[in-house]
Amino acid sequence: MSEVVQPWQLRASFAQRLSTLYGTEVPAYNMLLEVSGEVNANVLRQQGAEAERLGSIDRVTAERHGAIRVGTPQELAEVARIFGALGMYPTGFYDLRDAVPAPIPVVSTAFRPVDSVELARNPFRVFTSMLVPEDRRFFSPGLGKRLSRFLAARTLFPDELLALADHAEAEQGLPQADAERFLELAVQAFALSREPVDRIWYSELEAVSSVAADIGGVTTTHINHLTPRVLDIDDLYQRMSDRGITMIDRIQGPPRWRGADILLRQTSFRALAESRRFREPDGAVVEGSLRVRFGEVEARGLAPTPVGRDKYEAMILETDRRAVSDPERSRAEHMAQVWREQFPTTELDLAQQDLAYFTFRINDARPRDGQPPTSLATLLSESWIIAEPIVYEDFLPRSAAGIFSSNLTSQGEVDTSAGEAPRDRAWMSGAIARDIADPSDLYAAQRDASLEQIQREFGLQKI
Ligand code: OOG
Ligand code: NI
Repeated sequence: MSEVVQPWQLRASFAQRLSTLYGTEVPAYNMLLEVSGEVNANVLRQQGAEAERLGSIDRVTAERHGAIRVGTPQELAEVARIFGALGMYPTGFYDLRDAVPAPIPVVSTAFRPVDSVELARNPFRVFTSMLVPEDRRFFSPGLGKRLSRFLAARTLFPDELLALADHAEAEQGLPQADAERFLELAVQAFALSREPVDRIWYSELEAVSSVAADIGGVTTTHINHLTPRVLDIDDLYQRMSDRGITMIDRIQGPPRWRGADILLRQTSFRALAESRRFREPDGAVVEGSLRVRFGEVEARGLAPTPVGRDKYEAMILETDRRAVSDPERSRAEHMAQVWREQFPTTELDLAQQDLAYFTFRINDARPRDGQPPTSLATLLSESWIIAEPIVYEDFLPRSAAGIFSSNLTSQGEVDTSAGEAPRDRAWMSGAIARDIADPSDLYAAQRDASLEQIQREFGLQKI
């Protein structure tokens, strides 16, 4: 009997192989990895153990998120089977169709490990977007119908790959030889194809949205970007700029901040045009190029609670408001100011005000006398328990939309008066016949489990 390759090992290996593939396809990605490595080593040198507070350096070094884009619920369901084999489950629902600053005709979820043990083994996640050809704000009835027909006729993933995926998910792993075959087919499915692109069809979709063309203009799919994690994104931004790479004009998400970071901060650069083959109207196949892929990097902070998230959104709105009313100062300055005025700096404050998620454990060096208090805030302030941050494992729709749109060649045309097709988490869940987790439920479950443990040990009725 050969050893079974477990889901997390398949996941780590898939992420590794995809990274190698993407590096051969987009050489600037390799430079990004090199610079990310420098930045992380530097932070580790300067901060020591503190640098690993939101994840071990091994985890952070291996950590990537990918982005892929598919056309139909059926394709999304197939993607779910492939990622299911890797122990990655759909989490969160993102509707980018009315996103600021630019609407994109997709709805998305992210496939990722959901429990902390699996995340620690390998945290690979993939932001996965699906076109909505039925949305009349983007696609006329005629174009929408032709697009759906085109998508229905293509096959992104071979049967052999899907069968191996089902087997792996059902058995929680694959024997060596099958694992090898599965990984080979899975990585291949996301390589950039040399199949000629139909020029007229691609251009027709591009007039609506370059994302629509990237997804529905071709008969294959590909990894759009692969994003490493850094411990100091401002330093990375500077180093990449120093190397002559033109980054987008800012880092998306919360500001650089002297307090604990929440959510995620991301930035990107446009990759070079890549050579692609085109089929011209006269049938001739010619070499051409497309520029749809890019490099992205991110820094992760604490996961905010719903209260913290609302506060974040309110602070962003306040930043926007001040940026309009006082254009003399930059948006970044306004943002820093709003944060200084309104957001606590320490983890302790975030925990006591229930703004971010933590797990809690009993402080072994606590004062031994007396009965422990029952309020979380007091347990913390009197050092009965210690809070450990939960890192944000998900995405930010506003940044996602910003990343999408800053890398678009054409903004496309949107008819905001036309009918939208209603889509939400429940709809997507039904369409792929799998639960789509709400990220907050996952974070809250982790926190609650740790609190129940403390309750038991301290013999408290409730905290
Ligand atoms: C996905 C854009 C979203 C992120 O990091 O927010 C994303 C895409 O371009 O397909 O990857
Ligand atoms: Ni991304």
